[in-house]
Amino acid sequence: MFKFPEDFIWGTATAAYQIEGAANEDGRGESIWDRFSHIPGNVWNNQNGDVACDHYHRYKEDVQILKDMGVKGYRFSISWPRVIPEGTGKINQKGVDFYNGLIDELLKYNIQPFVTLYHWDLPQALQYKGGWANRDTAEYFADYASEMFRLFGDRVKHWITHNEPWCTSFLGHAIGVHAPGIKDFSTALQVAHNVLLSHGKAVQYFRQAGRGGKIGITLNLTPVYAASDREEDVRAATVADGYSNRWFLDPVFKGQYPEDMLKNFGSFAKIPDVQVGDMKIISSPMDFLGVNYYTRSFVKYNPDAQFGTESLRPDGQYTEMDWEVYPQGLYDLLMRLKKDYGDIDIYITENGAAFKDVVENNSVDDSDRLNYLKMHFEKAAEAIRDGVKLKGYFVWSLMDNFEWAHGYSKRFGLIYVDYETQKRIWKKSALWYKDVIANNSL
Ligand code: IFM
Repeated sequence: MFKFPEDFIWGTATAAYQIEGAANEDGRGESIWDRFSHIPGNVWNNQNGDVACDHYHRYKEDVQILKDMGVKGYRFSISWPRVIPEGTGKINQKGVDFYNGLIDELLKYNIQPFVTLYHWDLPQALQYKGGWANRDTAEYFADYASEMFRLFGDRVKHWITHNEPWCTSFLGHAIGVHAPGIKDFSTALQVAHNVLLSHGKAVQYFRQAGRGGKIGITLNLTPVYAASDREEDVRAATVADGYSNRWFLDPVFKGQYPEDMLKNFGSFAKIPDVQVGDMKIISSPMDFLGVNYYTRSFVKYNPDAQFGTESLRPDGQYTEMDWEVYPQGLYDLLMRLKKDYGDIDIYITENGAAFKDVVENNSVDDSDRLNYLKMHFEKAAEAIRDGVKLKGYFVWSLMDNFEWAHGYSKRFGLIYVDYETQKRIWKKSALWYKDVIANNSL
């Protein structure tokens, strides 16, 4: 039976806007997600994160759950506008107190905090100045990051600069289904560049701060498979891979944008303004890569589709997000990262699934989620066996929460949240996960 490495970090993950609530309390500033979610039509049933899981008030109860689950690590994000309401300048001490309380509570039970600095909730005050489309935001972010290293770096030893810059850039600025809801591909490309620049600057400030610990970035990566080995389908898969994966991996690891994609994007959009020295900053060496894996994409060539690439929907099992369940993709992705980008430490910073959950007699039989996780853990084990330096695995998510434009309609949690009462209920998958962690094996 495969045993995971002794020091393997089993964990769960969440993000500030998705769970904290307390949107208007204790001096928290407005974020772009507060603004976006309050505009009718943007979110399923016009829901928002004002209350969410009320974690701001219930964090001790939630850490107790983590302790009972036996996790070694907990990944959460800091809400920038809670600690620096205007994005720059004055610190909000009450916000800092909250994160101090959370970090101390975790450490009390030997749970390592993995802190994400940006999980999509930009201070609205900075959006007024152009948000991520404004290059200055990279510097504002790095300054904010420095403050966080100063305030929490004595206890936090794992930092993640950004969560899924692909989503910040393309969902937020090209497709427009995420805050700030802009629909302009050229803007999205500039945003991606500014976000990557902010990442690199933060890594450099982190080294300068000399507080010890490790820093990386989390990318959502989607391995792409061609529907056939016809040349045009293979080419379509290469383009889709460029868009979803290489556009972020190449700058961070190789200090350059992929040539083929510069040409491709350049044929219909404005290529980002890259200044001398930017790529060197962006590729500042990191300590680990965070990988968020949920599904694969399966494509064929179609001259009428965007980038000449059409996504297909192969037969198989699908989650409530309509994402194909494809565990092999995790193995393939991890092996590919090792081959193309080097032998860096990797954490799966998110993996999990939304399924319909039904509460019966105070329990939830979520066998689909349990099986999903089991199949993916098996693939992670195979990758470790084959030499991938996989250091930890964070299930998305600790508990059901605000799933962005889907509101509360999609449940990803190991723990069920009754939003009426804020009662937490352990699902079958959570009980099973507790055993996996205790045995350090499946
Ligand atoms: O809920 C999100 C999370 O915020 C970022 N990664 C994907 C998850 C599921 O959609």
